[in-house]
Formats: sequence, C-alpha cells, structure tokens
Amino acid sequence: MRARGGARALALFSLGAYLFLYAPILVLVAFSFNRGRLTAAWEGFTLGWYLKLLDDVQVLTSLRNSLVVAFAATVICTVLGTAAALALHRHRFRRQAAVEAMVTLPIVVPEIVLASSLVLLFAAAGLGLGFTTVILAHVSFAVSYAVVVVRARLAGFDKSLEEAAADLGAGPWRTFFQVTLPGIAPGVLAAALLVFALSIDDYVITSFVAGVGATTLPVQIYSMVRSGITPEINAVSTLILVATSLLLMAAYFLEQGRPARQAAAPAALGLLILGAPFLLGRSAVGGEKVLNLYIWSNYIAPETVRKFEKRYGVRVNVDLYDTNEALLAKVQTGNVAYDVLCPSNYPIQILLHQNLLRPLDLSALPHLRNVDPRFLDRDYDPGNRHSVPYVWGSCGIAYRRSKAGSVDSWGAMWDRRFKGRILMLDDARETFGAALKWKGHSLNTKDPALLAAAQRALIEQKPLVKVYDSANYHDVLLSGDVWLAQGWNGQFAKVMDHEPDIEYVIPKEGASLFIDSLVVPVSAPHPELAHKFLDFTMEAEIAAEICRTMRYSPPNQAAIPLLPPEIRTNPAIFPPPEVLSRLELIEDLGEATVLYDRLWTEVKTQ
Ligand code: N2P
Repeated sequence: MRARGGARALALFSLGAYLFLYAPILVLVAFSFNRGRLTAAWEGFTLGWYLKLLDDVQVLTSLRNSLVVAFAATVICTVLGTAAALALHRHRFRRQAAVEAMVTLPIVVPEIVLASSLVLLFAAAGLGLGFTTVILAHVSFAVSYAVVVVRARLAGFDKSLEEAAADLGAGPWRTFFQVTLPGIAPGVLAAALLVFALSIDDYVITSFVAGVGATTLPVQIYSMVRSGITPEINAVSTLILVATSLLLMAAYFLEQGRPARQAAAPAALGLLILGAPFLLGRSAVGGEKVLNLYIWSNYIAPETVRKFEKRYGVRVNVDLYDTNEALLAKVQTGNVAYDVLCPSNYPIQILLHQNLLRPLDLSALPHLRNVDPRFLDRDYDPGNRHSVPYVWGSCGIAYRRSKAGSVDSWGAMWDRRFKGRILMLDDARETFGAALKWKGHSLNTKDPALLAAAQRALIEQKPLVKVYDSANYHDVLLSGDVWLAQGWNGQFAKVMDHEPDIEYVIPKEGASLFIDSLVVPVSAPHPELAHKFLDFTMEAEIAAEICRTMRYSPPNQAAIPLLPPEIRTNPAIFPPPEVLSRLELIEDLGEATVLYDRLWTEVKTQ
C-alpha cells in the first residue's frame, strides 16, 4: 500500500517535472496556429503563419544562414573534437592536466569575453566580418563540448578490442574505422547534436561577429523585437523542433540496431524540412542585390527606403547609430561591409585621414546640381570628392514653456529649479560644446584649462540631469519626463507638431552646427548601387520627403519650393540669418579628441 502510494507520488512528481520542461514548447507550438497577431490570447486556428513564412525572405534567409553555420560548425567540431578526445585519452604526456584544463576553458569563459576578443582578433587579422567569422567563432566556443562528450564515451570503451584488432593485423586507420569509431559512435553523435544545438541558438557571440549579410535566426529574431514579434517566429521554431525530433528519432533507431530503412523515413523528412529554406526562397534569396546603409536613427523614413528598393529592384539593410563615435568605432575596427554611411562633417575628416573613404564618381551624381552651393566644397571635404551633403541642423535646447518659462541661455541647463527635469545628449562633443559655449568659448577649443573648467561644469550639472540620451531625447521631452532637453533640431521640430507647449531655441551664447553627409567606405561591396543611393537622396522630391518626414533641413535648393509653408517658415528648421550666425561647426581636433573622450568618460563615471 505504502509502496504504491510512493510510486504514485513519484509518477506525479515526474509528470510535474516534464510538464515544467515541456509546457513552454507546447504553448509555442499551439500558438504557431493562432489566428491572432498578439501572442497572449487564442483567436482560432490558422495555417496562415506557415504560409506567410514561405515568402518572408528575411526570416528564410536568416534560417538558411543559421543552418549553414550550424552544419559547418558541427562537422568541424565533431572531427576536431573526436581527434582531440582520442589524443587526450590514449597518450600520457607532460603538462597533461594543463592542456586538459585549456581545452575546457572556453566552456567557463563568459560569452561576452569570448565575443569581444574574437572581434579584436578578426580585426587584427584583417578578416572581414561575415560567414567565415561566424563559423570560426562557433567552432571556437563549441569544440570544447565535443571533446568533453566524446571523452566521456571513451572512458567506458574497452581498449582490449583495439589491441585485438591490431593483433589480427589491422592497421591504425582500419582499427579506427572498424573498431573504435563504431564503439564510440553514440558519443560522437551526441557531440554532433550538442554542437548543432549550441550553434543554432547562439546570440551573443554571433551578434558581435556577424557583420552584414550573415544574420542568423536568433540575431534576426532579436532585431524583430523592435517592430514586434509575430507568430511567424512560433511557426519557424515549431518547424525546427519537428525536424530535429525526426532526426533524433532516426539516430535512436540506428543506435537500437534497427534496419537502416526504418530510420530512412524520419531522417528524410527531417532533412526535407530543414532543406526547405534552401529550395524555397531561392529566387528571392539568392542573387538579390543589396545596399547596406548605416545611418543615424530618425534620419530616413521606411517609405523613402521602400521607394529606392522599388525603383532599383534591390533590398536595403538599414542599421542605426546615435553618435558619430559609435559610427567611427564600427567602421574603424569592425571591417563591416556597409555601402553608405552618414557621418557629420568632423568624422569625415577623420575617416579621410585614415583613407577609409572611397573617392566618388561625380559623373554618377547628376543631382548634385540641386545642392545649395553653401554646403559644397567645405574644408572637411574640398571639392566634395568623398561626400555629398544629406541634411544639416543645429543642436540647441527644446523646453516646455509652461514649466520652464522662456529660455534663451545654456544657463537654464544648470538651473537648480529644474533639478531632475533636464536631459543632455550622450555625446562628448555636444555636452562639452554646450558647457564651453555657455562660458563664451569656442566649442573647438583644445585648451586644457578651458576643458577642465567645462568638465567641472558638467560634473556640477550631473545631479540635475535626469538622463543622458542621444536617441529618443525628443520622446522623453514629449512624454513630460523632462522639461528641458539638449538635442538636434529635427526630432524636436517633429514633436513640436504634436505639442504646442514645446519650443526650440538656439541659446544666445551660440550652439553647434552640423552638416551630415553620405559617404561610401572603401570596403563597400556595392559601390555602384551606393552612388545610385547618393544621387537618389539629392533628387528634389526625395530631399523634400526626407525633410517632411524627419524635419531635418535639406541642403538642397530644389527641394525648398516643394515643402509646405509651415515647414519653410518654421524657425526650428530654417533659422533666420542672425541666429545662423551664432552657430559653429564642430571640427576634428586630432589628438585632442582623446582628451575629450577621457574627460567625458570621467563625467559619466563619477
Ligand atoms: C539623428 C541625430 C542628428 C545627428 N538622430 C546630428 N549630427
């Protein structure tokens, strides 16, 4: 009686444990058939998400990439791992313990450390980020697991079998293939499956080393979080789950010693499902022309991108950044395959010095004639040999009049009455620029004493600052969380449309001016298409559309007449000449840049 009760309790407990493990998967499978778009509620059965999947090029491509990488990593790791396990198992040598510890080290090293060191290594080796780097990275983190798993199997392997084979005259290769390998096959298979699983779901390391064009499924899903995950993802996951279960079933049949034809059916079905993305989207996936655009956030509307895609029958990958420094870091160390970048004036000087920009073919840019000559042939790129202006603007203060009264000086950003209601950009040159201007200095000073004073001012300001943010400063102001925000004019002009209480001012002490341009890096894989894009943005109608959607000012005289009067007369977008004269262009300061960076880091970490 007691024993039965115990057995029942045990059964119940195991049931609970299995439920705990599998419930999330079951829910996922169920919701892949859910009609509703939101994952929370059941709204009826549909196969729609699976059908949608069939022509989602982005998801199919990334799934295909994931499979290629996982397959390559699995083959390499299993061969290397088995060889290493055999060597470690068979031979005794000096420092063996140290060697074994080193083999397992990648298992315990935090992923983020491995990721950043791999990026450094690839940059040092001059290896462009792409497929190869992803596969190398996956091999480097997964091979240790293969060694460990095969070794465990070897520990139980009867050595005398190999000796018997040798006694009977089999050479080392024959012994390996006919005796050893069949003996350890389950271990090798387990190692392969483990490596495959590790590779297919890696996010952290892959996101560091992927570069454009080698996006894997996890990286793709992560980037979809921004625009909302659809049940389509549940459908992909379900398919992967079914396929891998079928393959596991085949492996199990083989291990049980059942005839190969029994294993053939599940194996074939599993492989068919995994092979679908290769067969399916082929026409759409392969051979498609791509433009890789790396641009500021809030700088181009999806509809503008779509127009370009339509006109030239191409796809545009858009990646975003929020500071010139982030752009520089990526372009200088990453070896990334972007076709078009959008730096401000001063980073153009830096990129030019480092020979990272491709000379433009001006004959392929007929719409350059639309550009206002005031924005051409500037010091940072004489003759526009490497850049065409995209938008220009200023960095001032936007504020809520009902809360902050009327503001006309940078001093407002140091006013204790606004404690906790101030936002500053997360940008060394702009925050130091504000502090320097406030005290009546040039924002291009290299004078260490002036910079030290500006740093003191910024540290003193810190308790008043609610947040340093260069991406969503306009939204934070609109939401009412802050009353005064430093920021670039376009995004402020945009929220002012919704909120008459918000005003934009260029402080009386002056402010920074920027001219952001499109450039083509030397490493661009599609320079011809890049020229088409540059020229496209200089068409009058497109330049006007960029201004209408983003509210940043076009350096394009042909676009101005196409703008509605309320934009043309908005002083936040087109400041009057006497305000313009108070603006100063940020310049490249050479060596002194390091000083700004250090001082700014100190402000933020104090
Ligand atoms: C766009 C920021 C404007 C860039 N998010 C200023 N150079």
